[in-house]
Amino acid sequence: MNRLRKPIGVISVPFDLGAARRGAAGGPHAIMQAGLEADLRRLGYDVHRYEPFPVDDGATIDLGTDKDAIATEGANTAQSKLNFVREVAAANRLLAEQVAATAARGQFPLVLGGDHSIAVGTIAGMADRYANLGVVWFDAHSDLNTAETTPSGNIHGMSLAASLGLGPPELTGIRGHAPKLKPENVVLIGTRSLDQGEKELIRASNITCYTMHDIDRKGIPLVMEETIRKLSGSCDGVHLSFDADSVDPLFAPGTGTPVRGGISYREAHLALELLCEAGIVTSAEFVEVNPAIDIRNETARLTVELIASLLGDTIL
Ligand code: 6HN
Ligand code: MN
Ligand code: MN
Ligand code: MN
Repeated sequence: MNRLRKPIGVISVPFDLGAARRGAAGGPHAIMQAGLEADLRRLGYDVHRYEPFPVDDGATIDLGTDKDAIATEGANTAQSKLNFVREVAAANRLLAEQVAATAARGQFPLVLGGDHSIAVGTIAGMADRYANLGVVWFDAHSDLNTAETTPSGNIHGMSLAASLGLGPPELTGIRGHAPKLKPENVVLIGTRSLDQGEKELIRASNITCYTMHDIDRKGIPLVMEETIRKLSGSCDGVHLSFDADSVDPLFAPGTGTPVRGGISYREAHLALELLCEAGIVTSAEFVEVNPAIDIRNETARLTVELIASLLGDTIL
């Protein structure tokens, strides 16, 4: 395998106000407890762990375990369609800074979520360095909603749209330039739950989308080969954004918006091994691990194994 010749900068983001339910803020802790650091050192990496920066965790907001009540309270106002946008934007501004600084130190930014709204900050930080940043987005969803199309108001369903320049200026304008990504540099993999507006956006854009149907027909090896060929031809850097819900809930039960019929344990490993072999990935984030609904930390353990596959673990 192709081990990176770089230290790893692990950035924890205990933030979940972008999600449909609380708990993903415990993701970084669960992933560390599952042995991430020891695994990275076993692979020969120098690991730099950054203290979580202060995010507004909403501790003073009484939400219970889901925000549905809050989301519907003012459902007739445009503002209600962007739940906690101020907190999400603040967390992402700090994250973008941290990611850019980590990459500038010559380290590989490995971001641990947190809910998927934090992709806005990771991508903003990497887009600073790479004018043609590619993104491989493993997810049951596409996270391409905007304030106009969102059925929930939850910003974790809008983070890819925001990175493409579609959405509120608090999110699209982080680190000054919008858009961060070009649609032709985005590849979705594992898609199986799309809202109407997201379907329309994908059809009207140059975004590449490998749905579960495509994966069943082509197989993961061909899907990854096409993805790698496409992005290595046109991109100067590639970010991997891995939503735990891309994996079938049988193997990743600890996630807030599970959808059955996802990629298998073995497909997930093979996909990341092939990315490793191609040597194109310049940053990664693993999000939506929710220990509050996990079973015996299985989803966090899977995440550690997948990170190892991405970074060069081999059986033999
Ligand atoms: N995620 N499409 C749904 C929404 O509320 O916009 C679900 C989004 C899930 C987001 O899993 O990162
Ligand atoms: Mn060092
Ligand atoms: Mn997602
Ligand atoms: Mn998802």
